[in-house]
Amino acid sequence: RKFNVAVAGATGAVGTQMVQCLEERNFPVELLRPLASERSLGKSVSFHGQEIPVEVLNENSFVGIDIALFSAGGSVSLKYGPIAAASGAVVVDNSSAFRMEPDIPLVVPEVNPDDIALYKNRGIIANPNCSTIQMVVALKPIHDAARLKRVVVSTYQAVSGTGQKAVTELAAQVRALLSGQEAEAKVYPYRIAFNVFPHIDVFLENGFTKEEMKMVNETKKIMGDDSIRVCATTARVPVFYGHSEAVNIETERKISPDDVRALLAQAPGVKVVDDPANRLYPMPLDAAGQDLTLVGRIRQDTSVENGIVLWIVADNIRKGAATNAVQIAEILAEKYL
Ligand code: A2P
Ligand code: 11C
Repeated sequence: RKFNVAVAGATGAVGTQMVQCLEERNFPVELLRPLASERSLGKSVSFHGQEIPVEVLNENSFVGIDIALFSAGGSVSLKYGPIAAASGAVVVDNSSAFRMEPDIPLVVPEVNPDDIALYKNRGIIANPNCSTIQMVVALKPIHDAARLKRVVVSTYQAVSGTGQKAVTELAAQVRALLSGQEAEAKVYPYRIAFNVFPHIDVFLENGFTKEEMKMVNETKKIMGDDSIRVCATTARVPVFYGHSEAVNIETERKISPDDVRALLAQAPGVKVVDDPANRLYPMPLDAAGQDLTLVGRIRQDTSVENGIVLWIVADNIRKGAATNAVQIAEILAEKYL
């Protein structure tokens, strides 16, 4: 059977990739309906060699739709997600709007695919934050083998996480600065070209940013284990595609770096890139444009009893967003619809 699929936010950084993933992975699409705002009237998206006109998102956009992929921001999801679900579509929502709702599943197919069944509660499945997705893909096999007690993570996140406008801004700033002109910052509070800031999303009362607390709370929910303690520092770096993460973990049972390497070599969605002698380690340059989570620099953290350190890199727009959403849609299509 083939499915009618809507993509809300089809002209954005993630939405464009969602359409591309549906094509690359040969998802059984009967009809594709790309949706965006009035700003995109007259644009089209290319799908299997066809140009499909973008439609302006409205309350009737989901009539006859089986699966609706959303990546048009939280307020669009809050308003139109329930409307799409009421029209009979199953919504896979990439925003943070519904992630922590107890009756809405938050899914990474390599980690908790069975939670997809909970879509029946409200017709909505939440796609996690990009930084969380790549971390749990790498940590789940270690959790199963040795039980994670504590995770301390620092991220180095690409500008594409903010959206297409931030990709354009970084390129423009680099061009301006190298031509001896002033760089204009509109999307971010500061210049991102040749800079780094420890500030992603808004600051909360506890001193952490919302991005940091997403990593804390989403990790527990996806792993189905509230006892895992997580502490995150998230930073924006002048990279276009691919988030990097330095992750220190403490486990209940001792596990050696070799055992971690062996576990991860077998793990779904993971590629071990860990040969420092030959200068092989994960980098955004290699992670971008593909779907695996790259893990390397696996070593013992001797500052604690049972500690391991890892370096994890993935394409934040693909596995961190679009690919994960399409993988969820694939399971829905095969098992549930
Ligand atoms: P548009 O291109 O018409 O503004 P990004 O994450 O790269 O910034 O992309 C955001 C996506 O969400 C774009 O496709 C954008 O469409 C879409 N979008 C933003 N606001 C709305 C809205 N109010 N209604 C429909 N689509 C929206
Ligand atoms: C970033 N992680 O890199 C963010 C983008 O909760 O889906 C995704 C925000 C989210 O800026």
